[in-house]
Amino acid sequence: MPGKSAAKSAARNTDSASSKVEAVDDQATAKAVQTGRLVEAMPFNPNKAGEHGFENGLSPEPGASVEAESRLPTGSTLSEINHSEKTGSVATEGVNWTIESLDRARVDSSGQMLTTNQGVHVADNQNSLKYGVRGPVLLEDFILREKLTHFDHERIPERIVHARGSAAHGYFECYEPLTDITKASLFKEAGKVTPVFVRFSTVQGERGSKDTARDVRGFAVKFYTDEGNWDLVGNNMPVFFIQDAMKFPDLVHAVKPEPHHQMPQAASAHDTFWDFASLMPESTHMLMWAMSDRGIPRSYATMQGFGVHTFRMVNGAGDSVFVKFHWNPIYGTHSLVWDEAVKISGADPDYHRRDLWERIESGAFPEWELGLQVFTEEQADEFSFDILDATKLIPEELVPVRPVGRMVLNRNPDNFFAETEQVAFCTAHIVPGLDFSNDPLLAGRIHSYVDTQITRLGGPNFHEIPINSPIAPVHNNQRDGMHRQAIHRGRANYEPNSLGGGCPFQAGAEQGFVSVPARIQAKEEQGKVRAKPEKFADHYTQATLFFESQSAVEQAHIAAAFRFELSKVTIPAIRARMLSSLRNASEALAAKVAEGLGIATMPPAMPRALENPAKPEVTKSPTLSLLARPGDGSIKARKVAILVADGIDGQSAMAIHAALFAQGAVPRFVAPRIGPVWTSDNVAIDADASLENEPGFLFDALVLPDGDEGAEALARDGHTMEFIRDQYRHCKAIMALPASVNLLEAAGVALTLPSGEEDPGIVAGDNVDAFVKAIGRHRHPERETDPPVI
Ligand code: HDE
Repeated sequence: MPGKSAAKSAARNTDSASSKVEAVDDQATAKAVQTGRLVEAMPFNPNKAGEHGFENGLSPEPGASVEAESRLPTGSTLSEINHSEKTGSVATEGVNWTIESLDRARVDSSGQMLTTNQGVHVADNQNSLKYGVRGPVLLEDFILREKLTHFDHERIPERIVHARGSAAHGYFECYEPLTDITKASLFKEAGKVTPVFVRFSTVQGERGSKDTARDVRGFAVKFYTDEGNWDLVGNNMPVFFIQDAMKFPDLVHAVKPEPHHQMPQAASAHDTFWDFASLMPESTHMLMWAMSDRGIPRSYATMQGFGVHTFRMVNGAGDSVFVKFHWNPIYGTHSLVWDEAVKISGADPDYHRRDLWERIESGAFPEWELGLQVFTEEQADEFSFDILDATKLIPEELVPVRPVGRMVLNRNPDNFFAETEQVAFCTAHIVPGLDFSNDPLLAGRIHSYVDTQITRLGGPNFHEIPINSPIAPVHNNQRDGMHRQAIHRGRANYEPNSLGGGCPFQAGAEQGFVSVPARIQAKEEQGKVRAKPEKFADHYTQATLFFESQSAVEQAHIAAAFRFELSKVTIPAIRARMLSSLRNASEALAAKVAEGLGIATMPPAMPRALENPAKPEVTKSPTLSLLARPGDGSIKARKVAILVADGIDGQSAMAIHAALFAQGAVPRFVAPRIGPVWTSDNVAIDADASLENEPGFLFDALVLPDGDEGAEALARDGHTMEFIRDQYRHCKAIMALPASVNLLEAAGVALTLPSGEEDPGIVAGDNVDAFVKAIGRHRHPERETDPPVI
């Protein structure tokens, strides 16, 4: 019948149609008819009126959508019913498979043959294709060319800052519902678990630089919440060098290796950094932190983390409070000492990476508690400082830190590049229930992180890289771009649409992200302006607060760090300028630094931008000292060297090894060379480290063995003396079993402190409990002198 065939052929056209569509007995006409009805069901855009006006803007309505009568009209093609091993079946309704767990991307080659990237088995992976065995290599060798071409492109641009880093998977567990202050789903109920991926980093150095540089550490957490990804991209210090994103490129240019000769690597101790810093007095507070022991953490697991900026939390009713984020390590806050950090950087540049990896492999999972400082806009108005100023912290005495959950890192990545290198943290990744403050530094970051990934990861689809994809469903009208993976079904890639039944439609205020309106009262001076609020001009009060809140040892370390850094400056005027600025923070500190630099005449104090800053609420904040968080006193994951050599007493060495291991420490037998040593009763102890390949400063504590012959053998090796001296100088716990007390003497180590009292870090004898306690204290700074006597 001609009518039927006309309808059928009309329905197959992709370029024009008659005004009448008729369903006859086939799919194409059914699709045409149903598409018509779907479109008719939306005669106008019902959301249009709601797009206008302030009140509507505060609570947008969900978008209009229409349910299609079958899947026909929303499909891209009728031929989707034809399956193959490659095409698979029709897209599952409402599902985006690109967000499935990382299992979708995991590869295990056990028992498999080698193939090309096209899946062709490679017969010979040893030889390129040649014309005769001594003849030229042929251009035709697609296997060789594929292999080399891939290799040639294996590097991507490293991060501009924070290039050097290490990461791990884990989870965040909420202690109690926080629904009174936030509707963020991860804080909805007690025990709620959210997967996380956390990357720690240094800032200044290149990808292959040392871990133990004096530097700020990045502490970036990606929460894969069920309402989208939230990235809390923080540092191990709660403040920052600058107040406005406009200055960030200047700061980074100044601290990175100098542009003419690319030196020094991963160090701030050079002219350009201190030239910049001494001209930017707002950096003084952060300099105090960076020059303190926080700049050289013992491990990632023993440092705090901070969100730095003030953020907002918003509850279901739309009420918002301000919040600061704190990560507190359950293993306590522990740092290195400078001499140790310098030596470690030579012997093991991967010190922190190794530590993180080994802790997780051995089950001593790093763990932190998340704490919030919550405060209102009204409280903030009363503070002596501005909460939008990232160079200021909020003393815990003023706003206490409320623990709200814990984070455990319990799984190492399978592949460094795919996960740690390709992870893209962005401050713009935020979820309903959280919001930004007007911190001008944060504003720049909201732009910068997404922007940088486009270059680093090669295009706008970096969210599809498995480590970056959320576990929450992703549906929008973004298409195309480099390396696109999602294959979208249907032709409606815009909104509003009626051809896709209006889908995906906007979520509306109830379920979608809505910015806090944060009304600002109209004022004369609130036009467009490039300026900072007045309180930002107080550059020194909190620098003083930090310094005054440190223990005497920590203060001494700060002074020594300034001394070291400024001694590396080649221009005396820069040194003098920094000193003149430091005088405003602490005369005592400035005097100590000047003395260390051989500067007899103090420069005048730098003129202040604000002569009479507001009186601070507190002048001491004990929680700013590392000593405020000694941890649980356990010795888990602490590395202990047990020196062994032929002729030592094996039983006591093995008993101590067993006792330390039982407490979660990592004891290792270290001998003049690796392999077996024979104890006095002729038993072999296998040394897995040597005095040469694992020098003393890589360990947290030292055991010197019993047995005269063994002690004498150790005494004959100069490395032993260095080993002991480093352990002593770095204030670590040392246990000397009876026959080895002589070794201590030979190394020049005193059993008593300079004060004449007993040194609590030296256990002469076999009291293992006392030794464990001494290791648990981490360090025994009572014995420290400047300069060191040993
Ligand atoms: Fe970053 N920062 N930053 N930063 N930052 C980057 O993003 C930037 C700032 C921080 O492990 C970059 O992916 C600007 C403060 C961490 O992958 C880049 C400003 C804080 C990481 C960038 C700041 C941070 C970065 C480089 C001033 C502490 C590593 C590569 C407005 C709260 C994340 C990248 C990871 C990385 C820009 C200041 C922390 C270029 C413009 C303040 C932990 O986008």
